[in-house]
Amino acid sequence: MAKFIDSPMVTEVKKITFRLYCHDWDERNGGNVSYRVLPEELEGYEDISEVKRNIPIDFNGKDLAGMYFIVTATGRYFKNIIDFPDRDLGLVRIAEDGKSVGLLWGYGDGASPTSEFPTHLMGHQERLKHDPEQRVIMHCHPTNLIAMTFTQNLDERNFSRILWKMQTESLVVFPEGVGIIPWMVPGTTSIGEETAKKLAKFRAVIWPQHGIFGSGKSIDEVYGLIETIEKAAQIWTVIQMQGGEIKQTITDDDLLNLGKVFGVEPNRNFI
Ligand code: 2HA
Ligand code: ZN
Repeated sequence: MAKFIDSPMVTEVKKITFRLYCHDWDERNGGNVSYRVLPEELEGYEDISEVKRNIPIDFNGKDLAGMYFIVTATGRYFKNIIDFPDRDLGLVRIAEDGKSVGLLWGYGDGASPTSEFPTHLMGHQERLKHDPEQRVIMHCHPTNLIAMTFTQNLDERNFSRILWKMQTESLVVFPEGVGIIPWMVPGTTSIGEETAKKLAKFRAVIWPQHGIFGSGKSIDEVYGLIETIEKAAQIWTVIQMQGGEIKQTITDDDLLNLGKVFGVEPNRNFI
């Protein structure tokens, strides 16, 4: 029988957290990931059959009862997960009453889920209403995007239009644009509620002067979404470094044509 540490799911999370770290988007203990794992994907592993510990959660996760998540641990460094996955990751199942999680694997030295876990669960719950295939929430601290939240008006239309016009790929990858919440204290129920409200309309939500919350069907999809948004922010930054004068750009008509050809519906409140 196989060990869960060797599963494709743990391997994927190990690789992606290290790649996020290499991008400089997860300094120290910055960032967190939760990955909904399907029961059938858990078959055949010898070391995940019993609950090792119950961990209370600060959110009523009743609607998610019975679901399994691989979750990064609080206070741990993305830099290290690749070497210590069974210490810095955990596999948990949401308890029937929604008030705690059962730890099935990982958190080997007594760790617990990320301080943002309630926010992740609120996010999964909201996104599942719109997409039954929703499986991943990823939070990180992309440098250029955070910088833009100091210099740009934090209006969703304004911000999304800048990102769309920085590269042809943007509109194709996030045709709904990006949501933005006000600056808030992280790890709180309030930031979870505000983020979940935005996730009703957007798959990516910007936390000003902090980072981004991305959601989607797979690790690749969410990582790709965040990479594309951050790449647009990087191009914007480089334009400013080149003097900031724009001589030509992608027009609104170009965006509409792009949407037509690629079969995506641009957010019409933004064009
Ligand atoms: O997990 O990034 O927002 C550390 C953080 C909190
Ligand atoms: Zn953060």
